[in-house]
Amino acid sequence: MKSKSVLLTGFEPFAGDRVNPSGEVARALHGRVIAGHVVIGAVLPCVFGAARSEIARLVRSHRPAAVIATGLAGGRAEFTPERVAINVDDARIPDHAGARPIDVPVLRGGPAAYWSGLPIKAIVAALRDRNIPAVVSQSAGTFVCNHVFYGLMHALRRQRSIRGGFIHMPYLPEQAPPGQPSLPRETMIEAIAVAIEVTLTTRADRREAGGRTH
Ligand code: PCA
Repeated sequence: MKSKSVLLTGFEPFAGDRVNPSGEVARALHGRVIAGHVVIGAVLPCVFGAARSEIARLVRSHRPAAVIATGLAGGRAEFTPERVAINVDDARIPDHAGARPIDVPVLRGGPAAYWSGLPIKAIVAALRDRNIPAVVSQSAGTFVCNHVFYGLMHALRRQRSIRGGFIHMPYLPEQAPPGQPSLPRETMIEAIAVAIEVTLTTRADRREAGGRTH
């Protein structure tokens, strides 16, 4: 029998950066065992379509108990579990294949949105307990991260036993433009390990306000 696993994806660097904390964390946690599940860490290309097919392929081949996709949201000061994936690609900058879709659906005919399957409030609470800044985000944007998140939730729509969702993270100190918030690499790794553990060990999410009030 295959050992129980959890899939963790990050992204390659984009927008001219030399690093992407999400890809670094996926590499760092690859092979670690959390709550009895081995972490399969993978780095996705920052390419519309290809990134979505790749995460769907990884889910099919590993049959993980849960999937946490992650990406960088430069400028945010907190870890932000995303509440919802929306059915639109609207790119401010080209992806790594040069594509810049504007106002096109991720999947034609798909629902407007999919909710995250992660216990997002419990993740925020567990991170705050460890003094790691976290807040629920109400939008994953409209670039490749939201695209992958939507594609993941679409792929999981008939597999309720596999929990999936998306978490954005801040810049690493070495890539943050002056005055922009960042968090150290070790904090990033700890935070995502905590998010994985909470996902694997929490049945019902907490009911409390987890987002911003504005
Ligand atoms: N962040 C981008 C794409 C890759 C990444 O790490 C986004 O938020 O869409």
